Amino acid sequence: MKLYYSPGASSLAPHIVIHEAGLDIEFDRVDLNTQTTASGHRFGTINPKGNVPALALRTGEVLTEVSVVLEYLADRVPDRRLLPELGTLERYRVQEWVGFIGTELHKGFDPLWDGLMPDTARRLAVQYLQRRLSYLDRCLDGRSYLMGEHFTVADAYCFTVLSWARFHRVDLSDYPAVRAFMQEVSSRPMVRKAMQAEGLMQAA
Ligand SMILES: N[C@@H](CCC(=O)N[C@@H](CS)C(=O)NCC(=O)O)C(=O)O
Repeated sequence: MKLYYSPGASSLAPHIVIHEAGLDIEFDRVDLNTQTTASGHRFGTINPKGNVPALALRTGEVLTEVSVVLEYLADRVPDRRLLPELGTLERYRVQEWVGFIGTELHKGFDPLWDGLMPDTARRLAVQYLQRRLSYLDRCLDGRSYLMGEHFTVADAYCFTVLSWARFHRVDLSDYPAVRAFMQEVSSRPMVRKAMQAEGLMQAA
């Protein structure tokens, strides 16, 4: 299998899960501006949607969409419990979080990447995120991870998306439980390994 990624983008979530799951996978870096891969391919021929992550399977098929790539990876190694067992309520709870992160947080950040965004629109986008962050902060209060004390794919995704807050100067100081969560996840050895591999932090 091969993960197409761009450093620090949402593809960091599956990258973290690959390390947490102990999967042996190849990586190919995508330049999102030129839409080319480090291996010299036009990314559009791999994912016509043009966005990362994309996961090429051994069969030659390509899976896209963060939620699906995370689920597929976690299901390769069920004993790591990165997703609860199929059919359990806990599994739906994790997917509920993945849905919230994808549609409310991940896409909530989208307007902030646009350098031409007028100040008023930027303020509205930040306000939108602040409402979601307040909710998240209440949910994370008194627990290490979204599902309690056990790390799941939802945590990898949440951590990845919220790591963009600093870049966009979205202040997290009003959300102590969110900050504690970011600290907790960033201290996981496999998270550090994924971040180092993407050049996001110095090797220890
Ligand atoms: N719906 C997609 C969204 C992925 C996405 O937004 N990827 C961003 C990076 S975080 C991207 O590749 N943007 C470049 C582009 O769309 O041209 C998913 O869930 O995988």
